[in-house]
Order: sequence, then structure tokens, then C-alpha cells
Amino acid sequence: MCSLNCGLEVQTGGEGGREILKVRGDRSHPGSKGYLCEKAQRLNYYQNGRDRLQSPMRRREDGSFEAVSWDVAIDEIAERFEAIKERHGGDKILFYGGGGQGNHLGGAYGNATLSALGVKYRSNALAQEKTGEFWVAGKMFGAGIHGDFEHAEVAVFIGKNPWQSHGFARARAVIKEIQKDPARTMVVIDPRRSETAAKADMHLQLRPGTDAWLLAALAAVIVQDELFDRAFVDERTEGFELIAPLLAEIPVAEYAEHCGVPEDQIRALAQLMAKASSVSVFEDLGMQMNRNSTLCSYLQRLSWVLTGHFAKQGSNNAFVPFLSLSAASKGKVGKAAANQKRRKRVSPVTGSKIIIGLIPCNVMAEEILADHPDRFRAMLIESGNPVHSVADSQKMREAMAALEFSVVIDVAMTETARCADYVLPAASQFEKAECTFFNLEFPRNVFHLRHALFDPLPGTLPEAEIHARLVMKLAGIRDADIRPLALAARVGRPALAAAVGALMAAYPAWFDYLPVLLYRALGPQLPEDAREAAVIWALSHLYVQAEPEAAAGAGYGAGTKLSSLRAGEKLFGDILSARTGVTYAVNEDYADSWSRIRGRIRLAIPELFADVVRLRYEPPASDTEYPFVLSAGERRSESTNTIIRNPAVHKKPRGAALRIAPADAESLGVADGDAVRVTTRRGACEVRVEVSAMMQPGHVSLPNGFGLDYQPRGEEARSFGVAPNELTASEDRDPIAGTPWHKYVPAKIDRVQPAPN
Ligand SMILES: Nc1nc2c(c(=O)[nH]1)N[C@H]1C(S)=C(S)[C@@H](COP(=O)(O)OP(=O)(O)OC[C@H]3O[C@@H](n4cnc5c(=O)[nH]c(N)nc54)[C@H](O)[C@@H]3O)O[C@H]1N2
Ligand SMILES: Nc1nc2c(c(=O)[nH]1)N[C@H]1C(S)=C(S)[C@@H](COP(=O)(O)OP(=O)(O)OC[C@H]3O[C@@H](n4cnc5c(=O)[nH]c(N)nc54)[C@H](O)[C@@H]3O)O[C@H]1N2
Ligand SMILES: [Mo]
Repeated sequence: MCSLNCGLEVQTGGEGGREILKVRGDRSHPGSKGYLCEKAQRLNYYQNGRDRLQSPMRRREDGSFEAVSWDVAIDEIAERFEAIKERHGGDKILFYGGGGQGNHLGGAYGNATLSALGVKYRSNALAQEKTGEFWVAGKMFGAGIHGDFEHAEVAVFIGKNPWQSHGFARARAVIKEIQKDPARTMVVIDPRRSETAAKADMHLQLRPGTDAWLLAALAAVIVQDELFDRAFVDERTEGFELIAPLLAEIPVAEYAEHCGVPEDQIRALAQLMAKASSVSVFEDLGMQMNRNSTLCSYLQRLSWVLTGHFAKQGSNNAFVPFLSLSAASKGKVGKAAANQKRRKRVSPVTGSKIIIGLIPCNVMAEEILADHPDRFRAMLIESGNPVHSVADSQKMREAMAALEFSVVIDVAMTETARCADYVLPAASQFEKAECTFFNLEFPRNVFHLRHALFDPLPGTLPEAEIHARLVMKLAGIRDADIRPLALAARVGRPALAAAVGALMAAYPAWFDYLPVLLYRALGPQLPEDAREAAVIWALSHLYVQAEPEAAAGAGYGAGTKLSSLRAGEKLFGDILSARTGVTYAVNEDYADSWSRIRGRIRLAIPELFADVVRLRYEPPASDTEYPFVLSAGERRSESTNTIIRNPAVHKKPRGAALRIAPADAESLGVADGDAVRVTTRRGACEVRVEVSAMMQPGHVSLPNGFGLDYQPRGEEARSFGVAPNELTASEDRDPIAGTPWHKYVPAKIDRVQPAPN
């Protein structure tokens, strides 16, 4: 349920032996080392949700659903998608999802189906949070960067509340370590006195939505007061002469006024960053789902790059991913590389930037509803719940209704599934092998294959099997065609490698189907609880080829072609047999981070210069008609996006409340537990309030992942709390990356008169 993928030990039993009864941290896990948070203790609510699907469902004319067999569902789905492809082209089929917080393996198989359908456009949740950051990091570094909070002398969290949301290994333990150590400093930039802010040494409690002025002022002080690391800037960066004049002009005192943070505090932070031996920075949703988000991703990087906090212990480093696209772009896997190049750069209707291959979530509905020849006509959605999670749920429902065809692959009848023509029931994350590709550590990095704990719930199938059936059908591949692979796999994996080579030479067009072909051929040879790991075999080989140094450091040395094959085999063998994570990358030195970025760090992003200047002439303004700023989607202890659907997980009714500052509560005349009406330009809802000293006046906050329609088999549907995206608008988005302004929704609040009874 979480991107961290901590190692856990569980006790199973209960009804039919299918329950997760106890959970504890796995001390032998090389990444999480026994760490456990409360989310993990609730796994059983997910595993045994009573709204789990147990049969493929087909929508009838009247909107209700009927159960159909897998054979019927696969045949009809393949036929309907084929028809769309023939009539309009595969590029009119939009794919959304491919993995949530803890399940990315299905996505590796889904790619085969997308190739068979000729799908060109895709989106997923990353395109409503991280794409602006990726775009900036791409320009400045050309690589993914992650902070080393475990060792940082100064840890800075911008719009991030890791006490609740984690985001790096052993978050709460690390926060406590920093808190206890007088030599270390934790800085939080957040309009709210969050759990993390309350533990910080320095809390910059800015006005909501004003990060750009604060971060510009911070970078400006570093330049104006010559706090930057001159040697580092000279030797390791380029473009200083372009940005220095921009930053030199910034009126720091004025910007401090705009963001409501004392100028002294901004200056103190600049001093602290300049003096510290190491600084790590984490920006997250409070900043990324807000005004000027891409610009902020840039400005915050300037402050720590100028002060030299890269490629050192405790600072920001370029991690070694397990799943590497660089192997493809280096031309090692011909066709995939060519596809990469042919990829479109903007979306077909709104012309929005495509970043890391994704169109912004915020334009999906527009791209469907437009009266435009290139509009999307169909959607395939896997492991995502866009009707609930993307801005403007009403419009997303409308868009789904306007599609000629849609299919959802999910474990439950979600808000999105209810809008689809077919729903295919997936086995849960504990009923198949699973993993994540969020491997962000440096200099050591860990990959963890989770083995299945249970057999698939009757009627469900793992994604690997679903995609294998779809691809075989769509591409007309017969069992006989892959018999040579299956036979070779029985002999051994070296024989399989040779057979794959021969098959690819004979049918180059099948390269993109390799994941499902391997699942069919190699899967049956793997342990029963790890069949879905078949594609990891290919990925292990790709990894050791793409990252020979880091792989060798971890004991998977590859100097020659022969030793590379051996190393790939050994890595796969270790991943398969380990019940806990495997360290697949070890760099000797933090300075190795330099070899992962191309040349010097680029300080200048000319595309953003006009925005830097604009800040000066367009100071933050308040909205007189909608005087409150609503942050729609705060992470609280009991929230897990929409992965746990059963409201019983919420022990306290307060969990769903709108947090509001004491002063605002007083002027509205409401007390804890009273109801208010929240109205935005897009929608309205009624919700109870929690009067909270965490909030500053004018700022209110609703939790994420609430307002789900939970319908246990044979019972009435139940809902708890407010679905935040009933209140948000898809046009409210970043002009560069298209990411939403969920944390900055102008709102009105009125007291609801208690109904007389
Ligand atoms: N318990 C739990 N943990 C989770 C999740 C979950 O659902 N539940 N979801 C996971 C996912 S998908 C993600 S992406 C992460 C997100 O993790 P976070 O980004 O840490 O979570 P949020 O609570 O959405 O937002 C963080 C903070 O942004 C602040 N904020 C609001 N407005 C502003 C602003 O204008 N400026 C600044 N600087 N800050 C602002 C909020 O007050 C809040 O404290 O959490 C992950 N972890
Ligand atoms: N207003 C507002 N909206 C937000 C946010 C916010 O802060 N405010 N946060 C956003 C963020 S950061 C994120 S990451 C998104 C998340 O949004 P999404 O990625 O769209 O959805 P999730 O809620 O993570 O749900 C994942 C889906 O996967 C299903 N699922 C679980 N296990 C499996 C499985 O094994 N196989 C399959 N096929 N399906 C499975 C679940 O039932 C669920 O429907 O929400 C975003 N939406
Ligand atoms: Mo997220």
C-alpha cells in the first residue's frame, strides 16, 4: 500500500487460512530493517475487502452489471478493442494506471497488451504529482535524484509531511533521530503545523500557495549574500552567469511579505544550507499540487545545488534504478528503443506536454470530451481509480460515459469500475508475486520480490495471466508458437535465453510481447508463489547490462558478455530465492552520483526565466468570493489513497473531518464536530469540522482517499467522508506540467444550521 515496500513478516490464518492476522517489521530486510508503521498493520482490510470482485463483469444496457466467464470477457474485450483500433487507430485508446503504491509488476505485462493494441498514449497518478519535478530534474541533471535523510545534517521538507506519508526509508525513526541530535536540523516548509512541522527545528509557516516567493527569496539570498559554494559552482555546474542576474534582482523583503514568512527566517535557512556539511531536500504534494509547482521544483533545486549539496553522504544523490530505461535508449534492445523515439511529445487534443511518457491526468477528460478527430475513444484502466483520484470527478464520469469502450482491471468495484463496460477482477497483491520499481536509494539499492501468500481468490486472475490471454488473442499467438520457449525453459534458463534469441530473430514483431511469452514459458518452471516473476528474469539481465559498475559492486559482476549473462542469472536467482530484499546496486562512493548525471549540473532552465520574473509583477492575490484555501487531500494516519475501501478501517469519525483554524471556527460560529458546507467553483459538500491548531486562519484541509462507495456483498453501500475531487476543477493546473492545484482550491465555508428535530 506504500511506495516504500518495507519488509514485513505476517502471520496468516483465520477464515479459510486467508486472513492476515499479525504483521511485524522484518529485521532482516536490507532496506527497512524491521521498521513498521500503522498502515501495514491494516493490510487485512485490503486483502479481505468484502467488495472484492470474483468474476468478470459486463455492463448491461440499463447500466447494471452481469457476471460473465473469463473466456467470454477476454474474447469480447479483444474484439471490441480491435474494432476501435480498426476504425480509429490504436492511438485512440488511452491507458491509465499500471500500478499503484505497491504493485508494479502487473504493469510490466500490461505493456505487451498496449503494444498489441497499438496504444500510444498513457497516463497515471505520477502525471498529477511528479511530472513537473521530473521535467526539471531532467533538464538540470538528466537523472532521478533522491535525498539521503538518514544521514543528512539538514533535512528540508517542502509541502511534505513524512511523519504521516513516509516517502523515505524508516521515516518516523529518522525524524526522531534528527530531533534528538543537536548537530542535525529539520526544516519544514508548510502552511500547516503538521506532525512533522511540530517536530522540526525550523518551521517556515508560509501562506498557502506562496512557495514560489519563498523559494525564490531563498535562492536570491544565497546569490546576493554570496553564500554559494564558489568552487562547486565553477567546477560542477554551468549557467551561473545566466541565473545570477535574475536572482540578484529579487527583492527579498518584499517576497518574505508575500509568503508571510519573516525575512530573518529565510535568511537563516540560507545561512544554514551554506554552512551545513550536508542537506537533503524532499518536495512533495503541498508544493507539487499547487500554484507555480514546476517553477518551485526548479527554485528549490537551485538553493541546494548552489550550496553544493549533491553527490555526498547526507545530500541528494542520483539513485540506481532497477528498471532502467537507459538500457533501451542505449540501443541495447532495438525495437523498444525505436519506439521510445517515435513516442509523441504532446497530447493529441490539448497539446499538453508529455513527460516521462505520460499525458497529464488533468487533461484526460478534456481529451475524451473534445469535438476533435483525434479524441480518445476508449480506455483501458488498470490498478488506478481516476474517477476518484483525478481532478473533477464529475467530468471524469462524463468522459467515461462518452467513451465508445472501456475496461477496468481492479480488485474491487471502484468508482471508476462502475463507469466501465467490462471489469476484470485481479488477484490481490498478496495472491500473486509483486514488487515496486520505486527503488530510490543510493549508494546501495534494494529490490524486493514479494512472493504470493495466498492462492488467487476464486474467479480472479493475476494481471500477468490476464495480459497473456489478451495478447495471445489479439496478436494471434498460438500455444504451439511458444512451445520452443517452453521446452527450452524446462531445460534451463541458459537454453531459454538461446530460444528467446531465436524466436526474436524469427518474429521481431513479438519483441514487445516478450513479458507475456516469458510468463507462459518460464512461469510454470518458477515456484508456484512466484510465477509472475518471469519478466524479472529479463529485467535482471537488462539491469546488469545497463548498470555494470553498480551491479558488480553488489556482487553481480559483468565484464564480458559471458560474465554478464552469468551475473544476470545470479541476480535473478537471488531475487527469486530471497524472501526479503536483495541489494542489487552498491556504489563505492557517493561521488559516483556524478557519473549518473550527464556532465555538469545545468543551473539555467531558460523556459522558466519568464516565470521567475513574473513573480515580481504578479504577487499572490486573495480571492474575495472564495476566501478560504482548501487543501483537498491531506495524508492522515488512516488514509491509503483508495486502496483500503472498507470504512471500518477508520476508527475515529474525526479522521474524515475538515480541519479548520480556531479563529476561523470562532468567526463561523462552529465547534468541533459541527457541520459546515464547503463550496468551490466546481462543487459543494457538507462535512464535519475538526477545530485544529495545526491550521492557520484562512486555510482548511480535507483528507485524501475518503468518500468511497463501499458495497460489501449483499449489503447496503456505505460511504464515509468527502471525495475531494468532487470539489476540484481540471483547468486548475500547472501551465508547464499540467499537474493539479489540489492543495490550493479557493472555497467558501458556511455553517450548516442543525436541522430541528
Ligand atoms: N498514510 C498515508 N501515507 C501516504 C499516502 C496515503 O494515502 N496515506 N499516500 C502516498 C502518496 S500517493 C503520496 S504522493 C504521498 C504524499 O505525501 P505528502 O505530500 O507528504 O502528503 P500531503 O498530506 O498530501 O501533503 C503534505 C503537506 O503539504 C502541505 N501543504 C498544503 N498546502 C501547501 C502549500 O501551499 N505549500 C506547502 N509548502 N505545503 C502545503 C499540507 O499541509 C501537508 O502537510 O504520501 C504517500 N503516503
Ligand atoms: N484531490 C486530491 N486528489 C488526489 C490526491 C490529493 O492529494 N488530492 N493525491 C493524488 C495522488 S498523489 C495519487 S498517487 C493518486 C492515486 O490515485 P490512483 O493511482 O488512481 O488510485 P489509488 O487510490 O492509488 O488506487 C489504486 C487502485 O488499484 C486497485 N488495486 C489494488 N490492488 C490491486 C491489484 O493488485 N491489481 C489491480 N489491478 N488493482 C489493484 C485499488 O482497488 C484502487 O482502485 O490520487 C491522487 N488524487
Ligand atoms: Mo501519490
